[in-house]
Amino acid sequence: MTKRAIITGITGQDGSYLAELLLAQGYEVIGVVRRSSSPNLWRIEHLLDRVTLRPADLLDQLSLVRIIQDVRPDEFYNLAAMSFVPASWDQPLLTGEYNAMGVTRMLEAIRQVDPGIRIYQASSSEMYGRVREVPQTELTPFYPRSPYGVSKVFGHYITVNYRESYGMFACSGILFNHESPRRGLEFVTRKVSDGVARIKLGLADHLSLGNLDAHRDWGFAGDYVRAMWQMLQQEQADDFVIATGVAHSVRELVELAFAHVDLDWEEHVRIDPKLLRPAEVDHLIGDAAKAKQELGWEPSVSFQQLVAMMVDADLERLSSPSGHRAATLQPRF
Ligand code: NAP
Ligand code: G4F
Repeated sequence: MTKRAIITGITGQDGSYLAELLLAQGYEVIGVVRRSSSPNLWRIEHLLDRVTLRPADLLDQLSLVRIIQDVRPDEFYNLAAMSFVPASWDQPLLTGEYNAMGVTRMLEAIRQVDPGIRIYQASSSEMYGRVREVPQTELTPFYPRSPYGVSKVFGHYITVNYRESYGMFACSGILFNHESPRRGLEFVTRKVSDGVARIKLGLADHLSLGNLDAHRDWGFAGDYVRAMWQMLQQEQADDFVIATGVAHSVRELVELAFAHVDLDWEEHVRIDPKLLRPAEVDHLIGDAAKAKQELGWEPSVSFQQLVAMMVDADLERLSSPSGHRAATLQPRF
């Protein structure tokens, strides 16, 4: 029998890769989209004839109940969130509505309609914040450093709680940063790859950044969505850290990206104090030993390959005739 999956956040980076993966596995894929006055489907344009899009919103409990009742999925992947950390200081209440209450609405809707549906919740390494242990595992205590991180801790524990209270098959993936050419322009890897490509092509002369000393454990999004799916194929629901186990600084990211196109980063990067955060997460590095052992998961793309992939994709996009319009738009953050 064909399996059916609902993905919230299908228009986002991870949603697009997960939809591709599930379609390749023979799933029927139903994507949740929230209404927007202008289309926001560029990441899934190539999939539109193979996925079904349905309107619903994490803010609207009844819309979630309705879609679950209509679709009756086998699996539900909750990837929707307010996912940009700096925005969570500007809109802490809305961040909580999406990332904390939104997860509870989703869990309640599933419990009400069919508690047998398997659930994936998108938790985050941001929950470790001011880290209590190096590297971070499933057992490392959380110490979030932003309203985003705090909201994700709620989302994580409410998922664990529904599993333990109601016996629901609810997994929480604690994913470290993962990137791709489909990453939003406001996140640092994509901001750098886009900035490097613009400078190389003569469309810009500098790139403004914040804290170059922060370290992240960066992997490729295509590898990370595979782990989401693997979690829901296990006999028991559980939580897993997904990470490469290697950390790099933002400075290393910048050096590598500029060097890839034979440019000296120090001639083009400016530090803008406005881009520093009220509270920073200095150093994240994950230990994915449990996922490797129990899921057989392994990352396949190195940091160096990831940076090259992203810079090359932005060079190609901005060089193409259709990329011309995009080239005239500056990143907003
Ligand atoms: P993303 O590109 O920002 O995508 C977020 C998605 O959520 C978009 O499709 C967005 O829809 C949707 N969304 C936001 N609010 C919604 C609402 N109220 N109702 C319905 N949909 C809503 O994020 P991503 O990088 O793919 O990340 C996916 C998930 O993993 C997020 O929960 C994120 O917090 C988490 N995560 C990401 C990483 C990472 O490194 N990428 C690491 C750990 C955890 P619109 O297109 O309409 O805005
Ligand atoms: O790319 P970032 O904005 O990602 P951040 O804050 O680590 O969050 C991402 O990963 C989380 C997993 O840990 C996800 F849960 C979350 O949804 C999101 O996907 O920033 C990375 C680092 C930070 O330390 C930041 O201060 O880069 C530093 N940075 C330096 N200059 C910058 C900039 N970040 C951004 N966005 N823009 C800059 O100009």
